[in-house]
Amino acid sequence: MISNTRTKALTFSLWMAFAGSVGADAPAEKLSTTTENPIRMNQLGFLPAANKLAVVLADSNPGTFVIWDLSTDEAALRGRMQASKEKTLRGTQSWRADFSAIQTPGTYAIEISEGQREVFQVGSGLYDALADASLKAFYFQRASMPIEEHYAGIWARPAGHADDKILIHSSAASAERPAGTVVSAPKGWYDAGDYNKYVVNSGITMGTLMSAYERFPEYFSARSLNIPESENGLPDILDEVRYNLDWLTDMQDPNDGGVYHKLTTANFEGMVAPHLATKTRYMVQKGTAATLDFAAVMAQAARVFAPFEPRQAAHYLNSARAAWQWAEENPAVAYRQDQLNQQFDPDIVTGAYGDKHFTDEHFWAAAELFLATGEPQYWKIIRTTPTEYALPSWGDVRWLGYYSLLANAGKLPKESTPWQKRVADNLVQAALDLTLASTRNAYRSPISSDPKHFVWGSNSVAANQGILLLEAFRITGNADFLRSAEDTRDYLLGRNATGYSFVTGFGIRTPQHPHHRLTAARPELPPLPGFLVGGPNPGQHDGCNYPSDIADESFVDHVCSFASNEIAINWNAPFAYLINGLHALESQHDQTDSDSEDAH
Ligand code: 9MR
Repeated sequence: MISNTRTKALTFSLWMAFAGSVGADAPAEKLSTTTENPIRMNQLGFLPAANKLAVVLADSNPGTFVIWDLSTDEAALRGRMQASKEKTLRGTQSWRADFSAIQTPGTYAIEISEGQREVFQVGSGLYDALADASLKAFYFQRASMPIEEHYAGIWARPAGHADDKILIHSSAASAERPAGTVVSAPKGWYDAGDYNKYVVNSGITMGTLMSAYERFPEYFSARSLNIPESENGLPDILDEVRYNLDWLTDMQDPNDGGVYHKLTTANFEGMVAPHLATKTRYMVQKGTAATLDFAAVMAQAARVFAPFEPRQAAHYLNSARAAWQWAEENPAVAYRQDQLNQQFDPDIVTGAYGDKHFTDEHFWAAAELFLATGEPQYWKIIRTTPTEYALPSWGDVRWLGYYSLLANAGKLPKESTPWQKRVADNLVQAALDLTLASTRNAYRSPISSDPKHFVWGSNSVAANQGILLLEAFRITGNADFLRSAEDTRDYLLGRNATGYSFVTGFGIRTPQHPHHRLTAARPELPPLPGFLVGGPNPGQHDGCNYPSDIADESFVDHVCSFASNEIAINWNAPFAYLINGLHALESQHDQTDSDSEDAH
């Protein structure tokens, strides 16, 4: 590993200072409710060469805006608001202030004519702390080990869930492991605001994190998350991944290769600390989706870990093959929780992740197994699967496979070049459509282009769109895609209809009451930092009291709101990919190489 201890200590203290000062202790004058303040902008700040845009919601033209340099109290820029052709989903008129010309690092405030203002930073190091915190979040989610003060500061806590005595649920009983058999499956991350561990959702999370590493290996090798394994020679992002791989390994039944759908309590635990959440935990039914996701993850892990730990990598590959074999023999075992509850006891009512379509998991597993082995049986499946683009989600993982195949083109058969081109064209076309749509909505962000994007975990839709855009940039070199990915970052950090930065601890108005047991159990502390909450979800499945029913405003910062304000590993993973990917690319590019004019 390139970084040394001193760098690590510095990174950590900067991160702690940053997480504390920007989040919980933001000066009162900067705080205002979303209704009072009509200015919507990235609340963490801007790199010197980045596009800088604020969106202002107002019925009549606010006229001009002023950018004040707070170090001199002088106006650094005066400009005219531009009217947006497009209204917001609510139907409000919106205006844009473009102050990209401000490139000198410093602290500024934008003021619009009615006296409303928002403070912001310009600087080249603004994303360092966030990049690490988005991954450090996974450390905070670890089961089965104490989270120590040296690594976690004020968020240190005792270990929760040893998970060494898990009962085989009656839905998962087999001849070798009858109901009630005690098995062990420690470690891994808590899925989300709850304490259960779900294989399907771990699948996309792991694929996303390993792909992030594969795209930016030098960058990740040079960073330190200040976790217990930081000194062990493996990049920290892979140490974090391995902590979850250790758990996943135990989710496979060694007798037949099948993988249990989840490790869970029967009901959700209360909002208590993990060491006080001690209900019985079960392994429930093996299923095709979980088993194929497992096969894909293990095959990818075999490839990614091979240079560091070849023997372990060989084990991962064996596990992947055994899982694939089980799925070949059991190609359509869906996890249908309601049906299972009619047959088996106790009833299981935790997260279902019930996926009834397996062609996408089948493809992803085939893709990763092909890259790991080069065997033609997998290539045949790859060649006969549709190539049109679909944004990845836990229920649709097909494009995780295509991302891996495109990024490892050197391992594909030579004669597949036209096929590769078709796949790449589909990806680039989807990114082009998104980039274009992004210029045609009030918030100038990809996700805001269609109310249908606002599903449960909409912020992960935005983050996954960001990954698509980064991939399109990698393939084409077209900087428009990079800008569009930055627009997605701006969206998540405040340029959105709610006026929240959706990341705990990073921004001016951030979630204070996420649906997150680890945070809720310690109300005396600021929320654990670096977590992306789910975001606007007009489904409002939690029945909480929302300020609005409009798709992009359906968000409430209340612990009650698991449908808009929960956190989850499959949301933080694409977020970490986007933030770190942008950070890696932006650090490579000369920040002064911009076509914007200097404001001074
Ligand atoms: O993210 C999941 C979302 O896509 C589903 O619609 C929803 C209902 O099944 O579940 C979400 O996942 C939750 C899981 O079931 C339990 N842990 C918390 C997850 C995030 O809310």
